[in-house]
Amino acid sequence: MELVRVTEAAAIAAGHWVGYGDKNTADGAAVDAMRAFMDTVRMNGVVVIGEGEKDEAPMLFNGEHVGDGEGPEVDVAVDPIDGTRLTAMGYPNALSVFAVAERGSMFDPSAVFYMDKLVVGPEAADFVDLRLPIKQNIHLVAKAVGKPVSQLNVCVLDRPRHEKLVAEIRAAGARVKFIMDGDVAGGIAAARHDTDVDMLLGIGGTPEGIITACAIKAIGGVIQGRLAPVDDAERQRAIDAGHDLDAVLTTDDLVKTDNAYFAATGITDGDLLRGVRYYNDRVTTQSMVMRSKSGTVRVIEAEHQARKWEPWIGPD
Ligand code: VTB
Ligand code: MG
Ligand code: MG
Repeated sequence: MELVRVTEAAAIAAGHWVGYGDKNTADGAAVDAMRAFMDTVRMNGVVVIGEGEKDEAPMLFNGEHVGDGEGPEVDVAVDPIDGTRLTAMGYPNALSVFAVAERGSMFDPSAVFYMDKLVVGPEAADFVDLRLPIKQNIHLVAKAVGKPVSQLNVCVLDRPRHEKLVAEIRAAGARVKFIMDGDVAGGIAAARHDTDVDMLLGIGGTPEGIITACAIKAIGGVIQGRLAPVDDAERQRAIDAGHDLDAVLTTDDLVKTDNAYFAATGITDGDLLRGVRYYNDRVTTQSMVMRSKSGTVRVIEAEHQARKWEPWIGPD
């Protein structure tokens, strides 16, 4: 439960900047709030996924020690804002996310920025395989979820690199639901039963893949990923670091423990969560907190006193 305070704080600080067109100020505010609240959590945490390098954004640094230093030894993965552009532009589905798992259990994403991903929910998890042709996976998912292919929604990041993928999905007879950013939210939507997304496909950030895996551990379903270097130099670095670039990494490879926690708070309104709302005297948030051991997914509505948040959002 205390984990959710961390993403609530980051979302409240970030939400204050929604729509001003300034990603870095929003991200900086979220990072500062997240850092301050993480240190109240009873844990001996090391940030293994701080994100931000790719976007040269403000960040929590890999190797940074977080938590009150008293509790269990854990790996920490954060994305204070997944969807900084969504936040700056007022688009939907920006989230603040935070995941914790036993020390040493999270995959080291530092060698390769991008990962080719496939995410589905529990019904389809045992049938899909990233190595199969797109069309075949789509037909397997449709059968598993009990829908005609024509009703299947596949979430894809809207990027030029996905032109061929999108053509293949449509040629198979399914629909594409584009997202501008935020494939953590997209992956969770694919795994959750109460959304209109059945599957996520395509290339997104490797750190986001590991964070998604922490959530999938609790929701059920699967994420499969393959490292996707952008050039020969990155390919070589990955091989030198001992990675097998043909390997399909599954949820259990990305997070090697059944004891993982995940929390997310909506920044802007989205398919999963409502965004932060500011009133004269209060601020409201909606969050999700999950624990893999028990498979519990909690949705938490919170009302905060606006004056207590003045250090983060000012008096107005
Ligand atoms: C995704 C998305 C992020 O990066 O992982 C994406 O979830 C992939 O990289 O919100 P490109 O933007 O370079 O395609 C983000 O968009 C930003 O971290
Ligand atoms: Mg981010
Ligand atoms: Mg991100």
